[in-house]
Amino acid sequence: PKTIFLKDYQVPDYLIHTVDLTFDLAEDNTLVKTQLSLVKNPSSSSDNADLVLMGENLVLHSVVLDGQTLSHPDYLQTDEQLIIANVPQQREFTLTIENSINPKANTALEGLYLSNGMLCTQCEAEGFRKITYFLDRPDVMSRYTTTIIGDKQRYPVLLSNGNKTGSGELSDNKHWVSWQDPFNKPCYLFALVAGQLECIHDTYTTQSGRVINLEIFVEPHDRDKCAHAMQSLKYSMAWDEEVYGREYDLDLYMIVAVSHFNMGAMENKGLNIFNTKFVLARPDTATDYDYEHIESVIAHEYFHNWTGNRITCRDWFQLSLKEGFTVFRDQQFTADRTSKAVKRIEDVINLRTRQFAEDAGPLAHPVRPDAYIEINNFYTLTVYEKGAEVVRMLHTLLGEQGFRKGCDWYFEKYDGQAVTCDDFVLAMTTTNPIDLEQFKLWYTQAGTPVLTVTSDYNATTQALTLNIDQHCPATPGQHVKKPMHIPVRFGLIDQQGTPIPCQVNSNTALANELILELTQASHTYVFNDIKEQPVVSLLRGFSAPVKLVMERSLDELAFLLNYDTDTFSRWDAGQQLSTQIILGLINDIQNGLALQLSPILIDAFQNLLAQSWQDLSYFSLLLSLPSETYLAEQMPIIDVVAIHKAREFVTKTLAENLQQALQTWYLNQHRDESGCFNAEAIGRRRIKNTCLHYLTTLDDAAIKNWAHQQFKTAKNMTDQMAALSVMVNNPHYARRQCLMDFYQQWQHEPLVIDKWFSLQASSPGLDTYDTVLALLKHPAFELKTPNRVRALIGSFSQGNPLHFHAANGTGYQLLSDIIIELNSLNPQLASRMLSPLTTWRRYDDSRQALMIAQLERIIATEHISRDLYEVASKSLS
Ligand code: BAL
Ligand code: ZN
Repeated sequence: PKTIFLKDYQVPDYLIHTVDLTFDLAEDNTLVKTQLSLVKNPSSSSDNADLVLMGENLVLHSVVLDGQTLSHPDYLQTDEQLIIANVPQQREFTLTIENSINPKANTALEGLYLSNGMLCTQCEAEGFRKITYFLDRPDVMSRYTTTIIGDKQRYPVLLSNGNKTGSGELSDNKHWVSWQDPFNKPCYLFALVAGQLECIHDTYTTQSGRVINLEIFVEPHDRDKCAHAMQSLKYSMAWDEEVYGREYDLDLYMIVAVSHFNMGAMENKGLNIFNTKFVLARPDTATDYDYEHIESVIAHEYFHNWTGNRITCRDWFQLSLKEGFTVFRDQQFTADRTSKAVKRIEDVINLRTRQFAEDAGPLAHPVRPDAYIEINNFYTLTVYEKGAEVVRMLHTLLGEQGFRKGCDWYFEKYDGQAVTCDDFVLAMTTTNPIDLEQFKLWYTQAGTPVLTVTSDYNATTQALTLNIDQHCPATPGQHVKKPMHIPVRFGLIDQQGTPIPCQVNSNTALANELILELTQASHTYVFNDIKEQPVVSLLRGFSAPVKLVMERSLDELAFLLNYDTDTFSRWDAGQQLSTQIILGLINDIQNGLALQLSPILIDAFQNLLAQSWQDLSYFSLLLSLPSETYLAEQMPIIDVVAIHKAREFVTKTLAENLQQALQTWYLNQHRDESGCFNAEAIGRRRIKNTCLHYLTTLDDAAIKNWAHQQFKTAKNMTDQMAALSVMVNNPHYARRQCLMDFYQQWQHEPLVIDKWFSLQASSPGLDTYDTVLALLKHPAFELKTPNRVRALIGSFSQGNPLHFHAANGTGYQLLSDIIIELNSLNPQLASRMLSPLTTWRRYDDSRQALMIAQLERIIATEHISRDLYEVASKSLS
């Protein structure tokens, strides 16, 4: 397979002004007629008069140039291209192509495909070429009209981008609908949907008084699960007006929920297509976590209308231009809508456990990658989440107002264009007095910088000296790194927990909090007039995506957990405290020593439980131990068994020592609040279920009964799932019965059944591997449904380190068997499923050998896809 390089970028040789599409729909044979008006790109330096269009899996019927039917050798067809010789160079010309496609055979879910009887499209990144021959690249932006013809019974609803411009009846029980999108767009934003769908309708009135029709289309039995998505859309529209001054531009905004989808959702212009998982919610079917994610994905796709659609990417290397920025925007939105503290912590947990691992592994790449084989492999945590951190750092460096000025300029200057990450940074430097040349390394250097910090307080001179060194480890293809521009939010507190005002130098004002801007490999800061030994609080709000190495005693961490005024750093101190303790216990396990839990952790938790709390979700996070995956990341050689044992030991010992307080919190917050989705109710459920999680590790009949009762009486999915989860993850007399009852109760709700699969696959119980094998044969399991594959195989391989990494290699074998099957069915999904095997270097020799053997087996797959080949081969190299 061919590698594509950013350095080879060239402007397109031709531009396409208008695209007129006609689809005559049939499940196994859809006819596509494409009429294009093209012109040679005046910016192109090529004197080649051939027009090269991309196309895959298309059956070509005819090619007509300016009314003249072409035949060989006027055009040449290869597996991936249609080359038309000698097209006009000096004037606009028209090309009409007829081809057919087979949506039913399309299990890769790219292009036009069938999902539960409904036809729908996914064109990002390069799916449009599976619909028709085209210049399938984001810098070719065109005006689209689309006519869809289909059977009236099978496809009563026919949707595409923009505004509906006409409809009518045809013979043979068919009908047609036409759509026109008034905005130029790249083809990856094209969408078509056809099916038996119900429409939930609402309106939104913009700041300027325009009334927008909002329509959510779902399968009929799901119509009672759309209210939350609709409300989320309205909140998103209002928020973007208020915070970024961006108003929606069409008169209609449509969302369609489909059950077979490779990603979360897709921002097609005016016609978002969503994985059902991120639309459908009813209190009894969706957890609080689901509710929050639906709101944030709805917002994310909506925000793309400006950051992605109106202004798009020049090429796919610039993907983070739209994704990093849009993730940052959806993070800000959720922080405003829920709890700022909780949202930040949850984003950092995700970043530190998953993106940091990616950045430290064989697939590490910069936020703006410089080469790829298959672009689908670059919809990564680095491009999305680290990309969002890069935008967040700009926001931190420029301040709220400076950042907004830069955004306004960006929207005005580049509206209707396909641009680059450099253009985004240019918007910030044009509108603010700042030099961001060095900052741009965040886009080009891969790897997570490590900050090593030492501090020294001199009581005689009353000065605190802080030394910060930065170093970025080597990553594939990048051995030597330059120092980065890193904003470090910083504060000092005294022994009573009161902030100590300080200043970077005598020319700056005293403040309780400072931003230190690191630009060199090493910095030394001296803070004067510090009357007593201070406690340093560093990287507040997680102001940069870096690792912090700073020696701290358990007492100092416990102090910060009690007193840090920054909600993030306070939580993080608790995480570092438990991490240090658990890592110590892991060491004891490896050395065959008896385990004992430090009283410092018990006291710290006791302290937390004794306080009263406003934000109960935040309180729950303070009481949560770092995950096994996070702990694994902190070890040079990952020992999944010792990690699991040590963490279980800490959980149980805390429960034994704090049983009374945990019980009180559980019982006080345990009430029926079905259907209540405000922050208070969510917080109450969260702390209650956190306490239940601790308590059910105890062998206590009464507590086991509480869990059982909660399962049986729960009227919302959060409580029902939390109860079932503790019964599945711990020995429990009613475990089998409740799993059966749950299936019976929810067998007609696929998203709930996904939870049922996922829960069993992630259980630490001894029989999990056999359960997963049995579930693979369950009538409800289907390899063609990505949500189901993620629920069972994804949860087992990515959410159950203990069993996936079983010493005998059965977990690896199971995953590889599935991946090899998926290779031909759905390459994108196959390649995503591979990620747990790519980290083989982190395990002991015996596991390494077993993982490598499976990777080699995968690489030898006949007709291996580009997607899978790229990830497997890079992980072995
Ligand atoms: N553009 C792909 C889906 C998303 O990030 O919104
Ligand atoms: Zn996105």
